[in-house]
Amino acid sequence: MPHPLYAQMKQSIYEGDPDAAQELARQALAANLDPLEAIQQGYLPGMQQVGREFGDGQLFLPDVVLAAEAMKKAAAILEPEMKKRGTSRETAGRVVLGTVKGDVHEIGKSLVGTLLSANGFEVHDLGVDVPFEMFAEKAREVNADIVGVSALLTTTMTGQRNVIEALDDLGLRPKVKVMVGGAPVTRAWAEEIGADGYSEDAIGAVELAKSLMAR
Ligand code: B1M
Repeated sequence: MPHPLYAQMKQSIYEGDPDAAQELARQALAANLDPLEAIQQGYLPGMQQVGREFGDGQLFLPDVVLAAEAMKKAAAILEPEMKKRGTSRETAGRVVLGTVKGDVHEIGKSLVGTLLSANGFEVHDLGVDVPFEMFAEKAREVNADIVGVSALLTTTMTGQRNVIEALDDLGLRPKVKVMVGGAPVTRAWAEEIGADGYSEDAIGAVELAKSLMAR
């Protein structure tokens, strides 16, 4: 039986109500709910519904912007707690992470970063709309083990290949591993561009990062 707060969380995203989303996140922590479960079972279904209805033409871009704002407010409350639960472990590896140039979708990428941090990885999050070369330069600067490239648009996922080329140009491959993800990205695409791994979601991204470190 799902916790009753989850339905309200979904609704707060669907209605694009950042105050309600934030307040529900506080209530979830006070009720000792698992913050990741709250994101996945509470807020995410709301975002998925918004995405579907935007795709069908029933909702419009301002609706999506408001939903994203609400999601970010909730995550801002829950993410510190997720990080806290994963602290005091040795560094599992260094990861440079970002959403590729031309693409401003940040929520999934940030969730991946939070879960990697919570699992002991040192994460250098470059943000969104990140130029290809910047991934490579940062990887060299921090001596990264893994570069993670997120893309949410079919038009920007090709940038994941450019990031791999930028790493090649600096002579960082194959030592630096590349993992890719984002809604339009598939395992076949990852293989086609020579990435070392693909994950469908943030939990899978942590498992993937661990397995890349073991290689
Ligand atoms: Co945009 N958008 N958007 N949008 N948006 C999508 C992606 C879309 C599928 C909506 C739709 O049409 N149904 C569609 C893309 C179509 C396509 O190319 N196939 C789309 C479009 C078209 C656009 C614009 C072009 C709209 C316009 O302007 N006409 C525009 C582009 C802007 C740009 O980037 N240049 C645009 C803009 C926006 C907003 C700015 C309004 C907003 C983003 C706000 C923000 O992030 N601050 C937004 C949003 C919110 C969405 C949807 C609704 C939700 C995305 C999201 O945050 N999901 C999205 C529809 C959808 O995905 N259902 C949509 C929640 C998040 C937790 O999931 O990001 O998938 P996700 O991340 C997952 C996995 O993918 C994976 O793990 C995460 C957690 O489980 N993952 C990784 C992600 N990165 C990973 C990296 C990894 C591993 C796993 O390793 C490195």
